[in-house]
Amino acid sequence: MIIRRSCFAIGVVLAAAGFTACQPANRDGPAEESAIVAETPPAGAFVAEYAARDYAFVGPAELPSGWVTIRMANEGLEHHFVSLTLLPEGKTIEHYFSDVGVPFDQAWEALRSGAVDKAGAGAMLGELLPEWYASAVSMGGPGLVAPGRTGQATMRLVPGDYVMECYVKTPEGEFHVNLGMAIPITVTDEDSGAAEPEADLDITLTNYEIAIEGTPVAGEQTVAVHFQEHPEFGLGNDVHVVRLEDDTDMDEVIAWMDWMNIEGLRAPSPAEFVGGTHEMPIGYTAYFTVDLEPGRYAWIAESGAALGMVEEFTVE
Ligand SMILES: [Cu+2]
Repeated sequence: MIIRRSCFAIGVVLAAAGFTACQPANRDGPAEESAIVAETPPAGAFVAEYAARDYAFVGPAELPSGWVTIRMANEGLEHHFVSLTLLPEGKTIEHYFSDVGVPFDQAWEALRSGAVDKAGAGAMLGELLPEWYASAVSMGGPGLVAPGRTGQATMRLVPGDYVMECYVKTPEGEFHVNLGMAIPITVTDEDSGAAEPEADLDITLTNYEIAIEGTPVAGEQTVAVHFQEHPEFGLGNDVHVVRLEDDTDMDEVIAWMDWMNIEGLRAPSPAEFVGGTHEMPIGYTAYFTVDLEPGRYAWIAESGAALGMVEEFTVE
């Protein structure tokens, strides 16, 4: 499995084009929408539709640059997400599998067999991951969503070769990415023409805080996530939304967020996730849309959950 950058490339230059025109939704996605609960795309969005299945992504292999809304309809029976990684120049998904995926698989096998603890697995990754992995850049993607839901996130993408992946685990502890949930995406020089979304709420992510501005209310909420700080090593800061029931065990949910835990990110999820976004480089903003029914929820980070990046909230 594949995923975590040890640091973030800082040299990504965004094309400062005008983002005023509107384009129709991309129709290359899955034909059937069936019973999927889907959020409304932001006004003027360029929308790319993907279906997440157990275990595959179905959708366009090519996207424009600029503001792009990725909608991932979870048609499977397990939770899924989209994590987008921009590869360094000259690297392909094959390099990603062989140079990055294999070390993560080895670290995971050592962890699950009890041969190493988390620190040992981290040391293994430090030794086995190639130098070029430090130049791979996390570029967001819709966060965790339960079966029957749609994850929707909008990012400003730069041209290049990306990998789209999901590294949730099956009940047997196999990463979805190893079962087909990793596809190459090319982001072209052509600009989407889409506008930057407008947000109902703002979240700023620092080490190790989820700072919320605004009050979530029932209905569709578009959340702007500002990436202000990331840990120097390991996974960056991201945010997901989880619905809490009366019997939800928060400690179990927090432990589930860490892939290094034997039960971490392993189906079935201890609670229902309804949206979020993966990390982007410092200074970037990602937008995600989530449909909130009245109830109890939490904003929760992946690697930061155990370090206090959990904020419960209630929607009246
Ligand atoms: Cu998945």
